Amino acid sequence: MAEFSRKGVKEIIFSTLRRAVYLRIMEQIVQQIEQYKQEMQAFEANTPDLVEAFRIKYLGTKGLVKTVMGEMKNVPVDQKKAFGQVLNEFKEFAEARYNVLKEGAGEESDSNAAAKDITLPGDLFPVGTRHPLNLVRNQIISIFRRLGFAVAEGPEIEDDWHNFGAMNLPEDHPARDMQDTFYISQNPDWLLRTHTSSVQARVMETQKPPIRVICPGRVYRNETISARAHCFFHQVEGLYIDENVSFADLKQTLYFFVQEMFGQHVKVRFRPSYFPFTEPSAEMDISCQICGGSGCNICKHTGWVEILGSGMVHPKVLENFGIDSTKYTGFAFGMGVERITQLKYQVNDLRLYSQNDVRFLKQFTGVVG
Ligand code: 2U9
Repeated sequence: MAEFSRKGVKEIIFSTLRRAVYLRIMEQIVQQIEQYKQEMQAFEANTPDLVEAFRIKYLGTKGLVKTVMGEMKNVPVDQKKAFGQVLNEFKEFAEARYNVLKEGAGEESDSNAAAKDITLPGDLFPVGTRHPLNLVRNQIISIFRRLGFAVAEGPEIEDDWHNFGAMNLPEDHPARDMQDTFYISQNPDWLLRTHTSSVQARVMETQKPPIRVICPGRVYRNETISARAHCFFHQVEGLYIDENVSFADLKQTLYFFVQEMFGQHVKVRFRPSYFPFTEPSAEMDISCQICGGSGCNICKHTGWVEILGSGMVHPKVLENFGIDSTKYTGFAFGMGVERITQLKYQVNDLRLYSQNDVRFLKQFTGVVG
């Protein structure tokens, strides 16, 4: 019992001593705070760098305000309120001084600005250039817009129906082959679209004739990358469905397009072709814009270069979307944007389009589109 009470007395003495020592420490901290305040008041900052130095020294994450605040955990419970007030005032003082310095430095730099010669030319703001494929895509869109075509876009990951089935591509069509199409492994019905016809399919699903749309976008095919082939490229496909749409309309529309794109003197020719989604089908050539038709490497010495495929929409494709093929007819076409760009700007390696070499891209500075 005697032992216990001795222990108790010791404890009381120690805690009284600890408290006395800590109250002394607090007094020192309060004195220190007063000193910091005087320092802050005397701190001059006429440049943003000095203002920042002030912020870091007093208000930064390792600054003096934070350090002093850290003492709060050692303060005896009955002193916490009073000491907390002292610390808060210290913090507010530092923040107020910081704001004053910040404003002062701003005024200072403004007055410096006033001394500057404002008649000097401004600093050049570097503006990039549009990618050639975007330039040409925009040019194509703008030409067809003038003919009343709306622009439609759709998903790059498609299902088999919108990409192949609706387009009248039979189950055994080579394009459906694993070697030609990228399938999505999670779902055998999903694939990366191989043409933007899937977008027209979605338009036909949701709209009734008359339909007049162009569908620009990126498409994917499982090709080994080389100067002449790539695993993705860009298309613009078009579709016009209404009563009495004829092959003559197709020819005139596409003729107008190439004249606008390549110039009034361009010659065109249509060659019969085959696509499962159009009947009859035709490919369109233009007179070679490089040699003027006399023969060169680009046109393989024929004087002609192929630029697009086209045809009258197959009645089965119309019926797939509940469009009466005895009442309505339509034409469709598809072109590769890379091909048009190659002919317009003599780009002879497809890989240049995706290498992002600024020496290539800079050559299109100032082209409007
Ligand atoms: C619907 C019906 C028919 C779109 C067409 C072509 C012909 C064609 C190629 C040109 C070069 C693709 O980029 S390329 O490799 N395209 O030859 N595309 S007709 O026919 C359609 C589209 C949608 C509903």
